[in-house]
Amino acid sequence: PVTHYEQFFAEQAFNLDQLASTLLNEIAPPESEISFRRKLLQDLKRICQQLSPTAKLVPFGSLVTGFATASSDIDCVFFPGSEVTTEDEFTELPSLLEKKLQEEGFNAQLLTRTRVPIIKMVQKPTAENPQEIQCDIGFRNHLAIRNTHLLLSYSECDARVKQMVLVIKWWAKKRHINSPYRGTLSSYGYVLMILHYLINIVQPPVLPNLQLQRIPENTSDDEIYHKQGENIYNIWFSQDTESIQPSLNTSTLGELLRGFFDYYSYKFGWGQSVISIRTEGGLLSKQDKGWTAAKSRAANTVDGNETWEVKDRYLFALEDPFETSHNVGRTCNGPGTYGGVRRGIFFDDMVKLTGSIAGVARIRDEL
Ligand code: 3AT
Ligand code: MG
Repeated sequence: PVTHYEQFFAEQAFNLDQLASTLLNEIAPPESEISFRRKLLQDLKRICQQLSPTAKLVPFGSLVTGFATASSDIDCVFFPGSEVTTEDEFTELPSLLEKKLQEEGFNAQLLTRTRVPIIKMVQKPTAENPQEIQCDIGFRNHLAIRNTHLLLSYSECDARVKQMVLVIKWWAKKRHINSPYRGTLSSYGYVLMILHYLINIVQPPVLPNLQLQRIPENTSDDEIYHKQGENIYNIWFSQDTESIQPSLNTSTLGELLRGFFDYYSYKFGWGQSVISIRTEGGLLSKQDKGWTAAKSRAANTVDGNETWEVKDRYLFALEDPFETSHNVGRTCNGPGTYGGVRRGIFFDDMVKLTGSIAGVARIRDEL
């Protein structure tokens, strides 16, 4: 017999499914916008090569994973060419590129008070493209490219991954809880939450763990390890998504979304658990990782001399799949976690979004 709870769950899932399919038609950016972004990227590449002729400008983030929405930025990394031979020459590049971009008429600003130096650019709306476009250029950031490919591979395993990401990103943006600079979580963080749910929680799983597949015998060390300064990272995952068996899970998108909200509202242990998608089972404890009290640490500026304090917080613990000492949730401060990402919003929205079809329509208009 079907219990009241099961009936209620099924009804909410059905409503969420309706909402999701309407949304998916609305939120994917039009093809013209995507091609405008690609053209901008080509222009930027040309400018970078004026500084270093064999330099590469490699995109990452949602433009590559296909998780882009209308307000998505362009993320890319500058890799200097072989002309740049010394570390000193490399260190000068960010400010040289900033100047060059400004000469070319771009609104560009180099930020050095960040974890890594970054140039932020804004392309004002034009007749050709009425939407303002933000663009971030980072330097020599292999791991961001690697984690982008991990996300892309997961997305290739099952069509529901991308759909779920787009709906959750829409919801998080509308709720103003997708602003790392204002105490909540980055889009990347939301994707890791979704992957954890799809790999480890929902039964049968929608996704396999690509980092725990057997490593083929002819794999070179470079494909397994990445050295960055003193640290060596294990960056291997199976990119052979064609040979992965399709999932036995036949849930609708609505059922998965309903399960996602249910898990993070009532079941996930926010206080003691760390989400770790590379790990069997997907969870570690804050205690075991030593991720308990907030710590301050020094960060280097681009010239390597100046330092200042960056706060590492563990209110929401979300381990990066490769850089395992990095908490992707560290941007979540007290209000952002308790009043935002965590309690109020999840509990509240889950009920509101899924209460009734009329409720769904109202929420859509309200948001
Ligand atoms: P938007 O469509 O721009 O909102 P996105 O998927 O491009 O979403 P972000 O702009 O937040 O996501 O980040 C772009 C990439 O940068 C994703 C990931 O490869 C890397 N990244 C972002 N935040 C972190 C982080 N905290 N730690 C490690 N890598 C990160
Ligand atoms: Mg982005």
